[in-house]
Amino acid sequence: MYAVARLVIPLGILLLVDALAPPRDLPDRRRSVVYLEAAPATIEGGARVRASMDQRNETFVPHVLAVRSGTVVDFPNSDPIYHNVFSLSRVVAFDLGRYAAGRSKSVRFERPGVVRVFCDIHSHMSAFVLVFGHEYFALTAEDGSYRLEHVPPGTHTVAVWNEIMAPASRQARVPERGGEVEVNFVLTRK
Ligand SMILES: [Cu+2]
Repeated sequence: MYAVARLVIPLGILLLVDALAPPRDLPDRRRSVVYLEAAPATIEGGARVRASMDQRNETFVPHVLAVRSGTVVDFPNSDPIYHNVFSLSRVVAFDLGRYAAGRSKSVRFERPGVVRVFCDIHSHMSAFVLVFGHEYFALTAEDGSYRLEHVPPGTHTVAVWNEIMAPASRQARVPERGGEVEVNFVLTRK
């Protein structure tokens, strides 16, 4: 049993935002995270226990990472210069210190929430790690589409997070027999 849905974002707005960003620092703000607002915790510890956020060309790659709580995220430095990854988030605060090219440090994300990540050396570097206490979340593809699988039957609140767009949510009903349910969103600027 699963649900499928599509996310639609007005392209004009996003192109405008991209055009305003400096060329070197081009975080992909089109990426949104779609998730169930309330869902039972599933597989213990989550299926994916390790993820990675690279530091490349003075940019965090990917710009947005969505993980299950308990996931360890590696922060490898792929640049020939030093970086210093840190967060002041109330969900999890950390400071990995300065480390050189080819080295990596990691953080375990236990508590659900939105964690903003920065570099202490390069103020233009920032990223987000979204931590969920369940399995029902997905990062949107470049075309804005997403797919949440194995969603239990019943009525769910499907919510969208995007860095620059206002949060949105909709009710979706997955029938007892399962099947595909399409849930579309049109996001507006915050
Ligand atoms: Cu840096």
